[in-house]
Amino acid sequence: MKIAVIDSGVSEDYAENENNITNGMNIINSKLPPSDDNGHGTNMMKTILELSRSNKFENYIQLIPIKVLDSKATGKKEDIIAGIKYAIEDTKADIILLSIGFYYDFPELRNIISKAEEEGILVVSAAGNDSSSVLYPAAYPTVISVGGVTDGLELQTLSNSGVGLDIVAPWDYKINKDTFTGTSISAGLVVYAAAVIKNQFPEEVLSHLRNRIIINTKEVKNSPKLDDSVGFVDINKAITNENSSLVFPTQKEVALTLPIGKERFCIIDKKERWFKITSDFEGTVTFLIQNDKDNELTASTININEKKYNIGKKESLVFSIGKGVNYFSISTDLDNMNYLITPVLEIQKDEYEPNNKQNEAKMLSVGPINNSFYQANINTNNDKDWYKFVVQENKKIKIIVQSDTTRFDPVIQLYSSENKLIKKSDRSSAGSTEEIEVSLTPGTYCFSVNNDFSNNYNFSYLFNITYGE
Ligand SMILES: [Ca+2]
Ligand SMILES: [Ca+2]
Ligand SMILES: [Ca+2]
Repeated sequence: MKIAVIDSGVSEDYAENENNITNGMNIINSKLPPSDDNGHGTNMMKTILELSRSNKFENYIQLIPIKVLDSKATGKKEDIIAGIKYAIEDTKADIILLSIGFYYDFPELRNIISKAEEEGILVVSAAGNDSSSVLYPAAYPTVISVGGVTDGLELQTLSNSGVGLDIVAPWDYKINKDTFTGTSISAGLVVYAAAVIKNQFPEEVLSHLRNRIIINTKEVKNSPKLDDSVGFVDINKAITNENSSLVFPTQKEVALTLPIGKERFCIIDKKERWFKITSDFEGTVTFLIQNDKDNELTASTININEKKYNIGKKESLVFSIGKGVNYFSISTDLDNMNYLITPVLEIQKDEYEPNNKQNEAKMLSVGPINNSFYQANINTNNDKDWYKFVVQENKKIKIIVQSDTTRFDPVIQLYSSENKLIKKSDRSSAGSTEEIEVSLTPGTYCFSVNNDFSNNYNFSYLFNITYGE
């Protein structure tokens, strides 16, 4: 089992004595070996290798260090993409471990992760360690995203969670006197599990193997931040359970969650079975439904909420959903059809839309300090929201934009009625508050709000416009 560890490399002292570690590659400087000047990559290697050794599995694994992170454990976007590309094209890796994440989705990352999928390589990635939204690439549908839990199987407070999280594993891992912590380590532990499980099911196609790992888990402590589809990695269960697909119950009360933005194999038959989608927002959910590739049948019929749909190789079915739990019944006219289903959420437009252009700006009133906030949504790629307001007398005006997700890097731009840019504010980055404070003379002004992470959407934000002193 070849495991590409795309990280800060491996320390020469450690690698020297290990037959399980290959020479690897230094993407930052290809003339140099992938020496670890940070320690993060070496810790990942140690975690996987020591765990393998204590379970007599070390003869089955080979670790490939691919250095893309520097001494501060930071890396250039281009190097990280190049490291993944190298792992796919030059190493014949079975598994890629990416304990690296971005706050934002971008095409190069999305495309290279799709390439790994096409090549049959399992990608495992850390959810992130700042109590916020799941990072990319972990949040992509085909990546196993890993969060961290305490010994008591409770979500570790720093672990990222919510939409996009697949599985959890220990937040910390002890080797001799050292304790390694964070979702990087959690992801490393899941990589070890994935290697053992894959070794037992060498013929299983990637999407089924991934599903097997994600759905055959141990229950964890309930948390509002953890979807009930998320469990604790369980090698034994994944190996002994024949099933690599979800089987929905026939009673609505115990419907299983189908997680938003992630693909799952589901066995559907003639019985009416139940699943649910839990959403923080009103909007639509599109079910991307595929007949199982292994199945020769290329067309079938399914019934969702008592309506019939013809399913070819691939279909998209759109349903309205409300905030909270949404139940769906599902059946087919056939026995035991395996479908790959990915629910994709699009939250609804806010009440100020359409306001993507300056001449569509919505008029709002300016309030006193501590005025209540307006709420709006970023509901599509590049959604831009224009607002305008009137100032009656010389006043200091303050505009605040804030959100609770690191998927939002707010930008505010304030313009005069003559269309002159008065002020732009983009001082802070992911998930932080942006504000403009400026003295204005009487007149009409407008401002725009947009996300600097232009590919990220599906969240709401709060804003207000107030008078200063
Ligand atoms: Ca909007
Ligand atoms: Ca808009
Ligand atoms: Ca900003």
